[in-house]
Amino acid sequence: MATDNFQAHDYYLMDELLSDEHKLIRDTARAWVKKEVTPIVEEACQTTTFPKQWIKGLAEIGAFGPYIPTEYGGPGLDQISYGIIMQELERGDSGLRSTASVQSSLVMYPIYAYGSEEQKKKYLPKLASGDLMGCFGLTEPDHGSNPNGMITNFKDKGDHYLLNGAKMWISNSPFADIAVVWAKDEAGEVRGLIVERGYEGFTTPETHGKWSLRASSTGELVFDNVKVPKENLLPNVKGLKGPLGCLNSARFGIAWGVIGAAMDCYDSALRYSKERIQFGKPIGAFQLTQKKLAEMITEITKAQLLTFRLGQLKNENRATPAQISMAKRNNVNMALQIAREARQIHGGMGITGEYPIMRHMMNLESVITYEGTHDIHLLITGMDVTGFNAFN
Ligand code: TGC
Ligand code: FAD
Repeated sequence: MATDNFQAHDYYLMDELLSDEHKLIRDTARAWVKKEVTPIVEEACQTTTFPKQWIKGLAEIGAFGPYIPTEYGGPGLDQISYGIIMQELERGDSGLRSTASVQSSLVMYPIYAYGSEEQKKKYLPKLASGDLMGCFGLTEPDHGSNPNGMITNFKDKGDHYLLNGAKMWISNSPFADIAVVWAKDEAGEVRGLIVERGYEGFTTPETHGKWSLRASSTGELVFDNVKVPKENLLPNVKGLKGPLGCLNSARFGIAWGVIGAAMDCYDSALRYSKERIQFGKPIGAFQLTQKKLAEMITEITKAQLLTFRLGQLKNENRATPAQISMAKRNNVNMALQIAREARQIHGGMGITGEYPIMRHMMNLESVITYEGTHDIHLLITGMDVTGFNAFN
């Protein structure tokens, strides 16, 4: 069982910008991760298992739909609280944060933002408590970065819809109770449907052989003439802006989350650099090691400032999708670079499960691809500043 010596780093005294409530939320999430996650996460990854006992704990710390109002069973917190919780979870493991991101931003958010009153009352309280787990189906085998090309579709059969198609790379699908699925109607318009486990013709095969996010369960969603009740259509959104609106929330959470992974790598590397002696000195006394560490804490600090300001804008409903893309892209890349440099500082020990580095590094290889790849986010920024669309 790994020892968790993590100490948080706050070079620019960001704590002074947080409210007492933010700090309480942060400390609660941090303590839970230290007690329940880090002791077993290495083994969970080695054995590719998502520890189901984390679900109740996540619900108890308010990680499922932090900003969903209390009238629907959510904690009713602000966006910065959501970010802080994601940061603490991803300090533990990106797969753990993925589970909370999907439940919050990709399942609860669309039901809250686009659902009927009946749908909100039926699903949100149980999703907040972890009694129901959800997943989000947008990506298809032949349509990843370009979800608008999706072929999953449904037809109106009078008293129900008939859903056909397949989704791939779906976090939590193997154990989810419900799936928020994006499919085209007969007019070719993208719509959201809530599909429950148990509907005939609906299966969720697990994806095996991942070297990344091994403590997160990933699978497919297969729809073979699935009858979906008409009341399961999300009534209040049409078009690709439906799923992309959910991604704004999830990408915001990732921008915060990866700071946690970066801090864990930096913290471990800093400690190791003071303890490891080579040529009669701690390796932290060599300039090349100091360059790595100094650049790491600089990049972490810049990322903290970026996300804090983004959180303020999001609280005021002023954060644009392009601003969120910039933060997701910058921060994931920052965390991945830090994980790689931290791996170097740990020398050979860096490849073992005794330290969290390699696990974070491998996880971040997924995080830099999902929720819009590194290059797709660059093109979003490029389009925002030039006005020219370079996607197609
Ligand atoms: P485009 O023509 O630009 O836009 C179509 C409509 O959508 C609107 N829109 C947005 N609305 C809200 N938020 C956004 N971020 C939006 N971006 C665009 C847009 O205004 C338009 O609205 P309207 O009213 O005019 O119809 O669409 P496009 O087909 O050219 O695509 C643009 C592009 C490439 C940026 C988009 O498709 C994209 O972001 N692709 C990346 C796909 C992606 O991120 N997939 C993620 C799948 S989910 C996932 O990875 C979960 S991982 C979970 C985990 O484990 O944590
Ligand atoms: P592609 O779109 O095929 O891209 C391949 C490469 O081509 C990338 O480098 C990309 O940047 C580049 N590229 C593509 N288009 C362009 C362009 N116009 N210009 C320049 N370069 C371009 N999806 C869900 O719906 N729900 C989930 O829960 C979910 N969870 C996931 C969990 C994991 C572990 C992973 C790995 C993925 C998950 N995804 C999920 C899917 C994820 O969102 C997609 O993998 C991602 O959007 C990229 O799609 P793709 O893998 O098909 O790559």
